[in-house]
Amino acid sequence: MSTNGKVVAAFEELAVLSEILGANGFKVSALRRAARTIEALTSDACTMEASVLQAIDGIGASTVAKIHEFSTTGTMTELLELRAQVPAGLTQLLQIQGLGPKTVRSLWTDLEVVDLATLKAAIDSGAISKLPRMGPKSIENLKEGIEFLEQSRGRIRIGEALPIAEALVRELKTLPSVQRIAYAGSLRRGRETIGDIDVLAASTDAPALMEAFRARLDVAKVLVTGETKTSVLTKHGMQIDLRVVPLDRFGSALLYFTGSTEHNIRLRERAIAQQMRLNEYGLFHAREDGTVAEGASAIVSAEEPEIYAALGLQWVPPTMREDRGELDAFATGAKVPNVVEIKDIRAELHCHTVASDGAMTIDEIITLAQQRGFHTIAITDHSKSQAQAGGLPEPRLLEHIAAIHAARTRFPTMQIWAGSEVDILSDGSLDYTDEILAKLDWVVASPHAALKQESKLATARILAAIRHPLVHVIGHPTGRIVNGRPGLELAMDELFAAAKQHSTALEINAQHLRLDLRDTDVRGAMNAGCMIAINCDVHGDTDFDELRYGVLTAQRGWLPASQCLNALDAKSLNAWRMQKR
Ligand code: DGT
Ligand code: CA
Ligand code: CA
Ligand code: ZN
Repeated sequence: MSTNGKVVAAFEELAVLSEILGANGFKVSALRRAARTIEALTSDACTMEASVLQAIDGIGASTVAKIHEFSTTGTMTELLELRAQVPAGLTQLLQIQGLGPKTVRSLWTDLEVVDLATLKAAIDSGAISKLPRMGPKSIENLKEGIEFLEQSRGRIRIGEALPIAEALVRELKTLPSVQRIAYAGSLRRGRETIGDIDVLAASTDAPALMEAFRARLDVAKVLVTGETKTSVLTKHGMQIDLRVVPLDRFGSALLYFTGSTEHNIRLRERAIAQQMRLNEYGLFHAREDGTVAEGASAIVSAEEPEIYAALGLQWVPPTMREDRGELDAFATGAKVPNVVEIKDIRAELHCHTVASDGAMTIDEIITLAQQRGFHTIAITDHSKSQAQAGGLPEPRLLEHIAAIHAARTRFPTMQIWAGSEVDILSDGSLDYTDEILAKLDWVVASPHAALKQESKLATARILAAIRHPLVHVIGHPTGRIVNGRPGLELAMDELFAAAKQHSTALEINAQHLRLDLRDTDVRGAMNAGCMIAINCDVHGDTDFDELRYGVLTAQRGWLPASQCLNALDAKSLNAWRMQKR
């Protein structure tokens, strides 16, 4: 998080706590407004002169004082005071979809709810219906929200786990005793959420490695520790398991601990069928009775590819190890699926500038895309209904199109498209008229509001956008947030068939909070012959780095580069765009 990000989070927390504590509405809105204003700043609020800060609309004297306090002490006295007054379990209730600070306050003051357990008790006893605006429908929604929260609890989004694992591996690799080290488990398979991080190492000095691991700054608690395995809990509440294995068994251990369990079971069955045994120590010859002779040495164990080869298979990428047909696809001699890779991606087709809710100018975004070696960029600010995200009314959109086109002379080697991320309204109509849409080079149509629509209506809504002749791609088709909200419940097969028929692409929104389409739906869309766009939905410069999560999701859906719009060459991509017009 940038420094401004931390200040913004502090102001948002102040607003939430104040609201739960019943502060007056003006104070709460002032805090929210301060948060939004700081969020939009392009320089570091903590280093700005007080007079400059205070001259900004939305920042008053007390905000300046709080920013100053934060920049010198790293926190705010008021924040600490408010936190002390609100039960910790109460703020956690805000993670439940649809439950805002106002309702949390009435739950607390009227029903003495202080955490999830007491909330559930209030629902079960029926006491909850005593609250204002708490009818059967709201209670039903609340129950669904709780169920969703409980399902996702304990699993961490890949975008939070991967950087932590990479930093850990990089750090421990510098120890002279470490011969090999890698992360395994669901993280290596690129799942959207991670239960715990599994790290595997080969080392000439296991005790020293374990010691270094335990001594890391972000370790909050050591759960178990020994010569071969240490588990810790980080300050972020994430469990990390570190296992030390002999160097010559690194491959079989990596295979075993990468999983999935289902993939491993298939491999073991295959070994047994060939009079062999596979385990974390290697691949062994089996005797008549199926057992391995005491002290037998492994046929292979050092590297994953040689184990697969001995089983009559080609090396299976970790993202495809889910027992979804990979053993057949990777049989020795088979022409294996050619899945898309990060290096294939040469275009970004969904991004936001300062014209709506992005942090960069047109030229800044294009420059970054160019630096990444991209040949094409489509700039797609929000449409008019997204007023809170700076959505563009028609006159401003027309100016913006001209401004984007004008950038072409400054970036002659880039293919630059003036686009829009147009809202798909709840009835399936689009947020601009066809006349306006026809002036755009590129149209991403996305659902943003009414994300709890009933399934039939929701499917009809997205289908209408897919069939619309001026739409190129459906952005984040379900609107879900990983561990946040389930999004639209769509009849996916109908969508895929229509997308194929109307030659409309579907997006994998690469933001790790979204990953929408999800991996299993990518596979369905791929099989139906749809084109898929992997877009970073860029709002700020670091968003381009979200690409890898989108690519991992695509790989888990077996998406070949030939079905990925962003992997086409500039000419083919443009030809694909034009066939819609
Ligand atoms: P997670 O952590 O819940 O996101 O998922 P994984 O896949 O990382 O699972 P985890 O951490 O329990 O174990 C890591 C890998 O170790 C797993 O993918 C396969 C292997 N493994 C663990 N326990 C077993 C087991 O009881 N049987 C088999 N066959 N493999 C196991
Ligand atoms: Ca794991
Ligand atoms: Ca584990
Ligand atoms: Zn969007």
